[in-house]
Amino acid sequence: MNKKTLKKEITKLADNMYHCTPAQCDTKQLYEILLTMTQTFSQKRSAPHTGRKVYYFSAEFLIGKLLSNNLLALGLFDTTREVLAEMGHSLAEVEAVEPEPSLGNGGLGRLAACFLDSIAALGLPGDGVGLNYHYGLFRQKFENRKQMETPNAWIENNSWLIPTDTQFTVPFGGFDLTAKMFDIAIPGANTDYANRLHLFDVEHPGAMPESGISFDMTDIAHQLTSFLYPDDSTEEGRLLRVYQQYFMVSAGAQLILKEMDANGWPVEALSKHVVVQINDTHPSMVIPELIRLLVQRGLSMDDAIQQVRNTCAYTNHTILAEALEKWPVSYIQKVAPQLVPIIEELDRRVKAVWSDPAVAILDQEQRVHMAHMDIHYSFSVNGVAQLHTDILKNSELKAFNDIYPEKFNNKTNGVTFRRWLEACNPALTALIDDCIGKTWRKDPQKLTQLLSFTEDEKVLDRLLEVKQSCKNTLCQRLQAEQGITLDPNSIFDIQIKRLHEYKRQQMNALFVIHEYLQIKAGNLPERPVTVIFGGKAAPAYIMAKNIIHLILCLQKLVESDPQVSPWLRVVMVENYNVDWAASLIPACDVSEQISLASKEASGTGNMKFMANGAVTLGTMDGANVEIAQLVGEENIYTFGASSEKVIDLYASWGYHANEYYHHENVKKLVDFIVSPEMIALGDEACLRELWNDMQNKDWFMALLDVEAYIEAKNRVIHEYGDRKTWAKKMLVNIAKSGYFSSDRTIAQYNEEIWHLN
Ligand code: 26Q
Repeated sequence: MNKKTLKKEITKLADNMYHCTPAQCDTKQLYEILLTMTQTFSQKRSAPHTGRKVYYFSAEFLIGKLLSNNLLALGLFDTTREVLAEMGHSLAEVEAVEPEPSLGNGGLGRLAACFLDSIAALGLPGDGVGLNYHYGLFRQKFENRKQMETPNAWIENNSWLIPTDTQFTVPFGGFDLTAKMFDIAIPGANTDYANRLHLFDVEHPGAMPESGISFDMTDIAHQLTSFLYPDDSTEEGRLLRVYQQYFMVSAGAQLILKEMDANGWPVEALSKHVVVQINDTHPSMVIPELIRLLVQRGLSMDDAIQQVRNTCAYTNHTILAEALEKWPVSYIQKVAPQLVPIIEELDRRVKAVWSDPAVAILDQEQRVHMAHMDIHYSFSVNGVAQLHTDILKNSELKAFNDIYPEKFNNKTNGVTFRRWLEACNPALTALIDDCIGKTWRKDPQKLTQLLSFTEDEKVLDRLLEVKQSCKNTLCQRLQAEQGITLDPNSIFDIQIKRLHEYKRQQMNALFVIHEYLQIKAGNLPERPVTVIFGGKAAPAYIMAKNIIHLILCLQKLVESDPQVSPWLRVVMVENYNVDWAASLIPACDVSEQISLASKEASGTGNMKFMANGAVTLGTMDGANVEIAQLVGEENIYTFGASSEKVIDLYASWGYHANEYYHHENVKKLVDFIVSPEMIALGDEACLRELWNDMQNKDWFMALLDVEAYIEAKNRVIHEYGDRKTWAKKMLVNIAKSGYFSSDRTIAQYNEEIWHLN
C-alpha cells in the first residue's frame, strides 16, 4: 500500500471512530486507529491451505506489543512511519500507549511468540494454543531498593483479542467450565496468510484484585485465567496451575477434533493431519486428554495411543531439576479424575517393557513425571541448542535416549529478526540495506554478505555511529521514564533476563564491587563503564530478590559517590519487559551471557544482542557455544569452567564455595556485601543472608568463575578502546547472526518433525 492510500485509510478511520482528522487525534486515538486498521487487514487474510497443521501448545506466549510487529508483517511499517511523521507524530510515541501483553515469564514464552511469527512468515499452517491471562506477568516496582509486585492488566476495550463463537466444555472433577476462545491474528510477513493464536478464557472472569497480586486461588470458576503462573509456593497455587493446564489442553484438544471434523477427516487419521508441539511439560496433559477423546469417539485404547504417539512432539527447555514438573496423582484426581486411569494405563504399558524406575511415569510416591510421559508418548523429543541436546542425550535423559535414540533431536532456538532487528533498530536496518540490499530481510542468513565490508572504514564508522545513536536514544528513554541519567559515551554492558542464581547476576555484581574497590583505591579503569541490569524475580524466590536488593544498593552507592560515578555506574531498569528489551538490545556494547556452563538450555537474548552488533561476554553454555563457533574466538569473549567440568563437579560433590571464598581476591568482594557502606543503604538481614549463601551454598558456582570473569571483562574493556577492531567484531557478529533467525529454526522443525505441506 502506498502513502496516499494509507493516509486515506487513516483519515477515514479517524472520521469514523472519532469524527475528527488525524491531526486532531491524540496518540491514544491514533493507536486505536492503527490497531483497528491492522486488525481489519489481518482478518481479511486466510489461513495457509492445509492437509496437515501444527498446533503449538504453550502455557506462555510472551507476544509483547503487537503494533509495529503487525505493521511489519503487513508490509506497512515504513509507510506508516512516514505518514505519521507527516502528520506530526512518531510511531514510537503511538506505540508507547500500547499496553504490553506480558503473557509469559521469559525465554520459553518469548520463543513461542517468535515461533508463531515465523510459522506464519513461512506460510505454514500452524496456530498457537494457550490461555487468556487477564493479568500478565506482574509489574515490577522498586521500593526501598526491593522488588514489589503489582498487577499488570493488559486487556482494554480495544485490544488485539478477537472474540469468537467457539467454546468448549471442560470437565473438571465435580464441575464443568465453559472455555471461550479468543483469537489474536498472526499475519505472516511477505505472505497473504494469517494464522491464529487461540487463547482460552473462562466465561465469567473474576474482578481485579484490590491491591497487590493476591486473589482467591480456590475460586477456580472465576480466577482460572486471572494470572500467569500464580505463585506455586502454596498447595492452592500448585492446584490452580494444574487447573489452568487441564483447561488449556482440554479446550485445545477439542478444538483440534472440531477442525478435523470440519475438514471431513476421520479422527482415526489424526496423526496424518495434526502435529501437537508440546512446549515444555506445562501442556503435557494433552496426551492423556487426546487419548480420552479418541476413545470416547470409538477408537480402541491401542489405536488411540498409537495415534496420539504419532501426533505429539515434545520440546524440553531445561535441565534444572526443580523445573521438571511432577504432579501428585492426587492433584490430577481432584482436577481431572477422568485422566487418572489413562495415565495409569500409560504407566503400566511402560513398566511392562522397561523395569528401570528412572523411566517410569508414576514413581513410588505416586507422582506423575510429566516429561517421562511426553517422551514415551511422543514421536519427537528435542532440545533447544546443540549443547543442551547433547546433555539431555548423554546424561539427563540418557536412559530414554538408550530406549528411543531415533526420537531425540536438536532444534537450536532462534528469534524473529523482524521484531529484533527491523522493528527495534531501524538505523542498523538502513545501514545493512545500504550495504547489501534488502533481501536479507526475507533470509537473514544473507547477512553473511556483510563480511565483505570488514575492512571498509566508512561502513565501520557508520556502524559505530548507529550504535552511538541507539545508546543516546536509550539514555533519553531512561531519563524520561525512570529519571536515570547515564553517560552515553561509557561502555554499555547489559545483562537482561529473569533473575536466577544459575544466570549469575550475582557474579556480575561482584565485578561491580571489584571495580568500585579499585576506583576507591585510586586505580581508575581505562574508560567509564555502565553496567545495566533488567529482570524480574519470581515473587517467592528469596535469593533472587536478595540479588536485586544487592544490585539496587550498589546502584545507589556508586551513583552517590562523586569519585566513582564518572567511571562506573550500575543501573537496574525497573519492570524489564519485551518493550524495554527492544530499547536496550540495540544500545548494547557487551552482551552478558554468564550462566553456569550446562545450565542455560539455550538463551535467546544472546542471539538478539548479536544481531544488533553487541559482542558476547559469556560462558560456553547453551547457544553461546554455537555463537562462538560461528564468529570465531576473536569476536567473542569466553571464560569459565566448561560444562563437562561442571557436570563432573556436581556428580562428585566436588565444589565447595567456601574454598573459593577464602581466595584473598574473592573474599574481599563477597565481604563487601555486608560492609558498613552497604548496610547503611540496604536491609541488613537480606544482605547477610545473601553473603552467607554465596560463601556456603553458591549452588551455581559463581565463586568458581568469578576471577576468570573479572579478568575477561577487563580484557573487554581494554579492547573496546581500539574502536576500529571493535567495530569489526560488531560487524562479524551481525553478519553471522542470521543462523539464529527463528525462520531457520521453524524450517527445521517443519523439515524434520512436522512435515507440513
Ligand atoms: C514449572 C513447574 C512449576 C513452576 C514453574 C515451572 C516453570 C515455568 C516456566 C518452568 C519453566 C519455565 C520457563 C522456562 C524457560 O523460560 N526456559 C528457557 O527457555 C528458553 C527457550 O528455549 C531457553 O532459551 C532458556 O535457556 C531457558 O531457560
